[in-house]
Amino acid sequence: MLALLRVVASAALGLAVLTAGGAARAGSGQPTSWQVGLQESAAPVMDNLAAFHNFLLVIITLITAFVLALLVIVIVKFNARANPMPTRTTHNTLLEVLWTVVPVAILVVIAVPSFRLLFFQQDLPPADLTVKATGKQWYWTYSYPDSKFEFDSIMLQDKEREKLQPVPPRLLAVDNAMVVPVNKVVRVQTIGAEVIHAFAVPSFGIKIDAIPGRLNETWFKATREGIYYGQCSELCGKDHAFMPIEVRVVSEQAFAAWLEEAKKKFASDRTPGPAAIAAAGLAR
Ligand SMILES: [Cu+2]
Repeated sequence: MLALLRVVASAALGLAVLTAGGAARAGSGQPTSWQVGLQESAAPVMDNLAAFHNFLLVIITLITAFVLALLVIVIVKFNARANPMPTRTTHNTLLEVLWTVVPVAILVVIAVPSFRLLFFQQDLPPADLTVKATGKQWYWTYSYPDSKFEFDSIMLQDKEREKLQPVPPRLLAVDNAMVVPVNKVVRVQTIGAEVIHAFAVPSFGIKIDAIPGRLNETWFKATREGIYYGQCSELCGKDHAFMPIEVRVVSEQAFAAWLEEAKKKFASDRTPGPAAIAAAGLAR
């Protein structure tokens, strides 16, 4: 039994190392080829989500290995050939208490960190910046209510992407990215303009529905500068796959400079973009 436990423990450890290694190999802010595990984290919520995920992986591996070991024992030791005269034993109080109490204990061990993480996600800390993301068919509009401007964020087509250096990733890059400062708490408000969308950025560990007539809220604090991609994660219509999210996390000075420029660029320019006009045409 001791040898079996040792095998199970080393298998669980091996799996945990493999996933942790996979997470480390994954590119920053976007999915990578042959990625194993979650996208690399760039926010406290995602750090916690990844840790919880790895913790659950160890538990589920141990349980699966234990059940498999029991099955193998039964198959080998108690088949008709090896054990022609089966015992007529039916009850064992100790075993019955154990197989009720142990699973409950495992669930409690899982529930405690799970609820702690849920409260951490749901309890919005005081925000340094608010950005409202409106899901539209099929692009996002970002509003910066404190600075009173908003703009549309539309996916780059292949021809537009190829002109840029370095070439941004396909189906993820947009013309106007959402820009936020590093190490600041960003409150994200989401709403849907006509149908339900969902605002999701894996590296920040956020995924929240954008529902017409209802303002949802979540938050993130990006701890590293960089470009982070996400996608609409609620089937919202024919171009659901083509309304990506691009978040640029920049230094505080760079953000201040961008904010000044964006105020001028987007303030007067509230005429709808071509996609908006096309969408309105379809709606009518
Ligand atoms: Cu959508």
